[in-house]
Amino acid sequence: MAGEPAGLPAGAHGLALLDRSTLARLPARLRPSLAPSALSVGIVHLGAGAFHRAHLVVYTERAAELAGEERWGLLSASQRSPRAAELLRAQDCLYSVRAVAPGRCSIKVLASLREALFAGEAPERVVGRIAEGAVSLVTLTVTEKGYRHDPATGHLARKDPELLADALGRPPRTVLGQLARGLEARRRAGAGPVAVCSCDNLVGNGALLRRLVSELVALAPGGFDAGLDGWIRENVTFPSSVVDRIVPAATPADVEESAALLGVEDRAAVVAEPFSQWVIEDDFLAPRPRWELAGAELVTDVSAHEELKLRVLNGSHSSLAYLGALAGLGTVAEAAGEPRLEAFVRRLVLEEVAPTLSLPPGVELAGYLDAVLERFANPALRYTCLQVASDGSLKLGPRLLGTVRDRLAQGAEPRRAALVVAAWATALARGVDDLGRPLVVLDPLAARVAELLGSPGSAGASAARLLGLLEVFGEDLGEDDRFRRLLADGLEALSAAPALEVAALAAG
Ligand code: CS2
Repeated sequence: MAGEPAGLPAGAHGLALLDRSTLARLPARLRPSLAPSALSVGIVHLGAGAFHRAHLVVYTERAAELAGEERWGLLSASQRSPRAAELLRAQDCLYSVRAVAPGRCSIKVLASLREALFAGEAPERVVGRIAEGAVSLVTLTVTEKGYRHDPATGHLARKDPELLADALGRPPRTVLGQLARGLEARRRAGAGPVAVCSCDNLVGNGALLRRLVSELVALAPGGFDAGLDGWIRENVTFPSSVVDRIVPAATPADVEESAALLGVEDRAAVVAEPFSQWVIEDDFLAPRPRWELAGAELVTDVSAHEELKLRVLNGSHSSLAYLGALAGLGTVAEAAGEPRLEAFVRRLVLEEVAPTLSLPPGVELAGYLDAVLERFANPALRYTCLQVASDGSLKLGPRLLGTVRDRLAQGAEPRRAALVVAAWATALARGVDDLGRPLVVLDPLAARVAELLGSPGSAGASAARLLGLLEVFGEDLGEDDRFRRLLADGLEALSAAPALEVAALAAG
């Protein structure tokens, strides 16, 4: 742009783009604590979304800074589209994280993400980097969908043609394919042990990932080196981890606000809440950053933390998202601020989820729930109900169906959890919200659910058809008469009255 000094490409607002050359313009307190040029790559990360940039990279950079280590730069491979990688590369992989809450705002540029690429364009590079001796960690934030598993059984989606094609030897396009080929290349290179750490909201994410990799390796005879599975068992650990930070997709307004604070334009800007938590199973054979210095908790068993986080936080998040979307509310903050929905979530958690939990030491549920609801209500975050509601067919299991199963086994009737499942299905099938406006929720099963609920018949018949989705409900819930009745009641209620009224009644 005319008037800009040479070498400083201007962004859309006439401001120079954030990159290594403009870093020096930033006030010292906003600059990264580590020099990007000093960092080498020790972590390959699959997925380059906003959550990753506001969570793992933040913990890693802080830990490396406090430990005085320069070997924990990250290569992040975006999976679904080249966009994140392109934006990052245009900025020398520098980007800012802005933490926002009422009356609070802090922003900082991070330097630890050192390379960004789109796995779809460069699968061999991903594989090659996993095989490098300097890399001792592979981490993942690829969302529930990235695991290509049957959510009800936790086994590989064996009929997925993309997985089969990867197993047969093409440059891998799936996450599991990249991982398995990367481990195969690592074994061939003699590069030694590595830890593969899932940072996605799944039950037993480490054990699940280990099983899926192993099933992929066995999928097609001769598809992978003989003995690979045994080598993985000896040399690769899959620590489970529980991640928590609310990080909505950044909007153009977010990018503008960050630019105003930075004085340079950051098109890869991330906005998040101030809160952040990470609990990791301490199961590493290879070196790792000293994340504990940055506040991560390394524990022998994450399961109590995981149940609490998935069932209380994510379960409530999804509940607000489906009921809020049906009610025509735009954001989770609006839904959490709606007294009828808040009351519903409190009853759901305290009466149905609570009896299924074994709390981690020192955690008190009422306080945890208050904090979660306060975080959801953060008006500075524009997390849309539609974003949280997306892909519910993969989220229901970890977030709500565990509660349903445990309550049924206790002889109780989880009617509020069943109502949320009904709200999920109604939001997918109905096509309009309670205000008569179009409602489109993204979900791999959207068309099937619409078909199942669209056929004529009673709510009981709809519930029975819905429970035929065994990949969501499993054989057990699929055949449970009590759950079918509760689900039918929920479907019936939501077809007869607006979601907010139904929630208010169910909260009573
Ligand atoms: C959300 C999560 O989009 C969603 O499904 O429920 O991303 C949630 O914000 C995080 O798990 C919070 O840690």
